[in-house]
Amino acid sequence: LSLPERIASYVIEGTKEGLIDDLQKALKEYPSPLAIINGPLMDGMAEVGRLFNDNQLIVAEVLQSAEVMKSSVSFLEPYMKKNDTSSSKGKILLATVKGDVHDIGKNLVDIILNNNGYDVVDLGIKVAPAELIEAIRREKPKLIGLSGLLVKSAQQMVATAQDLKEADISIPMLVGGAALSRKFTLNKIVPEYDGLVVYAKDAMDGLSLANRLQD
Ligand code: B1M
Repeated sequence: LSLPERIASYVIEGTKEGLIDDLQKALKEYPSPLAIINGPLMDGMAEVGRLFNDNQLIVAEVLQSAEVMKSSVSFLEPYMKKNDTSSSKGKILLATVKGDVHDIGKNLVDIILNNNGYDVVDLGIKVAPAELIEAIRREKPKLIGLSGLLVKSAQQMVATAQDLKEADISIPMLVGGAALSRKFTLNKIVPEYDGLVVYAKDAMDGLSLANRLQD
């Protein structure tokens, strides 16, 4: 197998034997650590999703794949470019919405925002609107970042937007995750919220949108 194929196969097979050696090799061959994540590691995850959908993998196996992905990201994180920002660009609250445990994408967004000068407060997974509202009042963030991968999470974002509006909150909101699209965001979430709502297709897109909101 080629190096990219091997890296994808660690994720697909949920095994870490040889992973770090190959990631080390990849660091020399790829233009950036993020290119390794967005390339072979994500390819592996996409295949895991496909196999799971076809009932060829069980949840326990997908969890092992998630572990490999998380270990890979932790290994790569110190090699990621940290932009010199002596003063914080502001506080961002991050959460995976109520009912959803998927956090790999959210954690990637956390790392990338953090490395680029944001002060990120990660509320974790399955964050109910009430918990989010409480955290917003406590932390007073500049931006709220919501992640969700399930189809029902897209609906949950609509419900969350409604609850925030009812609580008189209109802080800009960044939303992302596999079940969302720009169209869904525009048609379903935006009308339910008083503040700005923007959709990010990936973590880098999230960073550039956050940066644009600064201007
Ligand atoms: Co689950 N799962 N899962 N799962 N899982 C999906 C999402 C699914 C598409 C798989 C499938 O069937 N093909 C499917 C959803 C179906 C649907 O609703 N349409 C699914 C299902 C059904 C489930 C369960 C219901 C399975 C079950 O129990 N029967 C269950 C749900 C539990 C729950 O949440 N209540 C479940 C559980 C799990 C595991 C726990 C085993 C594990 C998660 C472990 C973890 O996260 N700690 C898992 C995994 C790993 C997946 C897949 C295979 C991979 C997800 C992932 O981590 N991708 C996934 C299939 C797939 O997506 N191909 C699947 C890598 C990650 C980097 O990408 O999170 O998309 P992603 O993030 C991207 C962008 O979306 C974006 O940036 C990232 C890239 O830079 N982004 C943001 C994400 N959030 C953002 C926020 C932003 C900005 C950008 O701003 C705030």
